[in-house]
Amino acid sequence: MKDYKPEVIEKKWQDYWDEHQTYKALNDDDRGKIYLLVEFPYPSGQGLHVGHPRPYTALDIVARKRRYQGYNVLFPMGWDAFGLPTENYAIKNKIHPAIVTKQNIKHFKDQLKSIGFSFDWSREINTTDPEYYKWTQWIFLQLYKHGLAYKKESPINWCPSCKTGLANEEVIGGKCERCNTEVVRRVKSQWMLKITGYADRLIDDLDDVDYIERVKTQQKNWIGRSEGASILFPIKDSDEKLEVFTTRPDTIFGATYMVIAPEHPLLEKYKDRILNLDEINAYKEEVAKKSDFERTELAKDKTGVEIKGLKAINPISKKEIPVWISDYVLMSYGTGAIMAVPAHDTRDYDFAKKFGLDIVEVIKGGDISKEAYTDTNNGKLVNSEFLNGLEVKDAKEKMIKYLLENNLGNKKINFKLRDWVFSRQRYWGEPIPIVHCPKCGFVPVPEEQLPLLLPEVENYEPTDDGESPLANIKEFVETTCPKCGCHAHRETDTMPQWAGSSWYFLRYADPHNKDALASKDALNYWTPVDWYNGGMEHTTLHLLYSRFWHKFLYDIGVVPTKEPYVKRTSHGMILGENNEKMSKSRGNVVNPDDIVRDYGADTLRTYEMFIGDFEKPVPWMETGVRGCRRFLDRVWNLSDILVDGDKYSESLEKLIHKTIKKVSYDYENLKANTAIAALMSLLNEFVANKNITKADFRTFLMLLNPVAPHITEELWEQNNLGGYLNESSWPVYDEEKTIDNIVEMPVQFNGKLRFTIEVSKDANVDQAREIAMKNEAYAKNITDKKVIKEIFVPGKIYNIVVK
Ligand code: ANZ
Ligand code: ZN
Repeated sequence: MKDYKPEVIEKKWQDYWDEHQTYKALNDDDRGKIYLLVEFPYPSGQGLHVGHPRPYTALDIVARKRRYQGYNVLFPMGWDAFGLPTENYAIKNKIHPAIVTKQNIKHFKDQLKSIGFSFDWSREINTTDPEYYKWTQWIFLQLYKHGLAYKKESPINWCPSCKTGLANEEVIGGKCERCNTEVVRRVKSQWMLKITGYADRLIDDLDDVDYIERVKTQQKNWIGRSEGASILFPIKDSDEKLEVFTTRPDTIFGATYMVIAPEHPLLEKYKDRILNLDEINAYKEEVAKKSDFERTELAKDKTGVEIKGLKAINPISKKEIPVWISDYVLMSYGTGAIMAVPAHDTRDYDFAKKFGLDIVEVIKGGDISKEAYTDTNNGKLVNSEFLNGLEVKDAKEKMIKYLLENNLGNKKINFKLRDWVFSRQRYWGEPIPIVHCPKCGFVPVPEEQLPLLLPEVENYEPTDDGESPLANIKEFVETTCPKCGCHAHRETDTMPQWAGSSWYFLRYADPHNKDALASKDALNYWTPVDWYNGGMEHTTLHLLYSRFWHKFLYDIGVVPTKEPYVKRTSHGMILGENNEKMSKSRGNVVNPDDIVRDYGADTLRTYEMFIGDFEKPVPWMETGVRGCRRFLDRVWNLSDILVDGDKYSESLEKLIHKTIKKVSYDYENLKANTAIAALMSLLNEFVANKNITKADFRTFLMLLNPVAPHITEELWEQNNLGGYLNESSWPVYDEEKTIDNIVEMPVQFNGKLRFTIEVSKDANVDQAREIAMKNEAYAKNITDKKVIKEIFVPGKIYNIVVK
């Protein structure tokens, strides 16, 4: 037998698969279909790191296994290639982002190919290809035509370094997710997508999908549906009523003051009555520098200013109460005003303590001490007139009823979810296909003119006033109105990073279609995606956005199902050897190319799976890589003990059936690590057995193939096991043969476990007794007592009742 040389055989099989289009998925096919999806990468300049192959290998295993089981498998790959890192690199190095993208894609593709993933490369897509973004623009126009895209002056998170607006999701701890610069607030006219119109459905339809629980929970929390009431508080000596949103209308007798956001319009409206306007304006200026995140941090020291000259009336207790401004109330949530209940709300309590405001307890729970406030959902109402003695739940209901009857408020549901800021003042994104006409206003670019191409420019830097670089290109900006023909201007903002990925899975169904984003037939056949694996970090962004677009496309009849993905799973991160996140600055990055070069792709794949539980973060260990390589070396050497024979070896048969069962189950449940462990045990038994038949070997190679596809194909061919492995079928097991004949049976005395015996699984009570009596513990447990009854369940339990 020749030496195991991965560098030779891996290239050989990759070429073979390419040439024979082994992994091509066929539209319209009688076989059962399965659509397996992994998140397409952003082709960055750094190339792949060892984190990428983890999810790819896990689903590649499922894809390969399902093909052997007779499925028509769609397992595609593509590039999510618009975005800032490429643009920033292009600016710095003076290369066009399209060229940078092309180079990066080539590098990524070579890397992915070298690892031997069974992607259907004939369906490769690229979000920056005009043939692709034509449809991204088309979807935008449909959203616009249905009132779901609108332009709005709104305060945005502005990154002064990237010179761009950021979605809330892109601000982490008050800083820009990309460059870590402190984010500031700025008012800008932005395109927005009305995802809030789908908030209820995005929560409710989670009941119909098979997502891992933490994904569902994170999406629900992000959308943040809270049910409560809006209540009107009259402003003294005016007709004004200040509306608040509260989830606790039951606590209104404890509302001893009000707080409005510093941006609240009430201030402007009543500026003539306000006595301390200077103080208020100074405070507003301070607040403008802070992000929402900083403002609402619980631990933060409370600040604020009382509005002198305005008082509110608690509409239920009729008491006059002060109105304050403070940054802990956000303009963007609810009504931008609250009734403060310091006895039962943490922030209100801190605020009241600091400024010496009244604290009135209205809920008596089991554990309220005199000193501490409490956020309590349970307990009975006190100090609340007609609510006294009621449980919180009943008090809420009664209060809402009272508010409705007296025209003081309404039932209200609020969402944390905000509309999606869909504008970037950057170059490397899809141009927004809208024309601004002085007479007609916004006019959509006619659909037959799509794609609206990104023009060639010299300079990709945003302008200093924060406008997109496209604003400097006359030939692009100057146009005529598609409606009235008069002189008009094009929109110069581009779409955000998340646009192209919001529908890419649809394009894979029919990637070369020129007349539609995909044909009806292709969509009916392939969608929904049966299984989508991706990172937890995409739960509240990409996953939510794409569900929103899909629901919209469903509503307008473009796609056949209301949810895009049947099932969603997620992988843990691969950490550096020092247990820290891999990053250049920490110097702990492992490049998969090095592993492929030094050990082979099959070793890399095996280790990526063997490294640990799929959902958990795990540190990379070079020793683990070597262990996997040694395993494959031993697999290679199995050829040495191969003998003729088309039946399983008798001594191995049971273990083989058991292993087929276990491995088949494990692969489908993302437990390839334990599947590999089972194959390692089987290998040990093979070696101990001194020889193996072709039948033994075939099954072993087939089971290992999804993890290590090259070495197994090669061994199959070299040992003439019949045709090609990739044309063979997944082995089946015989349930009978997976059941152990010998079982360990617990022996109990009066229901207490005393010892166990080994008996055949269908031994009767007499046989069990005979074996049990040989155990010295048997006599000890009987002593002078008498056996009065025996309870015996074959294969399970032997209980002896003595007295
Ligand atoms: C009175 C009250 C009493 C409240 C109590 C809570 C506890 P969620 O659940 O997150 O929706 N609130 C309302 N609008 C706000 C804003 N713009 N900025 C900051 N806080 C705001 O929270 C709803 C609660 O958050 C509301 O109910 C309100 O305080 C506060 F024992 O009203 B509550
Ligand atoms: Zn016009």
